[in-house]
Amino acid sequence: MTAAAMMRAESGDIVRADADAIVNAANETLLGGGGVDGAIHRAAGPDLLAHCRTLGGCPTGEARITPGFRLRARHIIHTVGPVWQGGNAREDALLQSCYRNVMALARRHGVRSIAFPAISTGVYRFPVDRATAIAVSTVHVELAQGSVTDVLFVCFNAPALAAYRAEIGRINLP
Ligand code: AR6
Repeated sequence: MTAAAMMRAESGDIVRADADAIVNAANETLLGGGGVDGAIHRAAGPDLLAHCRTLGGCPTGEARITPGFRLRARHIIHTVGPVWQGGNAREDALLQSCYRNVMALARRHGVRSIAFPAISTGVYRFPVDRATAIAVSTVHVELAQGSVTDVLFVCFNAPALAAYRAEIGRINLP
């Protein structure tokens, strides 16, 4: 991580995040759904769905970028997290790949600030503590590659916020 780069966690609704890019926890169709995905599509407006229809979906672990349309964010980076199946279906590697691919796309588009939801921890049932450790450690490593200087993890409930703050605290220990 460069001297100026930082990660923090706040509670709130990701659609209101003040960042260059917000990350969507999408499904392989990229055509919308519930949770974060539903909230982002509602807030960005119908042009987002029209744009997503041209993308042809996205495999699990990969990421795609679109404009933010009506959002404050300039970009939306859509990624598809793994569905939790007990831990022996490459879930950890696939979730790590989501964070890596999102950060790579962000760099390519000159994104400086980015807001992440807790990918896969809702409908896809990935255990929160395990997902949080992967999110924070992977993004921490990716920050060393430059461009992104400000990472916000947006948490929807108190246990998620506590997990993120503990994990970020561990990384910041000398
Ligand atoms: N802002 C921030 N976090 C939120 C918000 C919000 N507005 N809404 C929910 N969360 P999920 P997944 C939290 O289910 O597990 C969709 O239908 C939520 O509490 O949104 O990756 C897609 O189309 C949880 O901690 O995403 C896929 O089919 C986290 O965000 C599927 O769900 C992720 O929950 C993806 O499932």
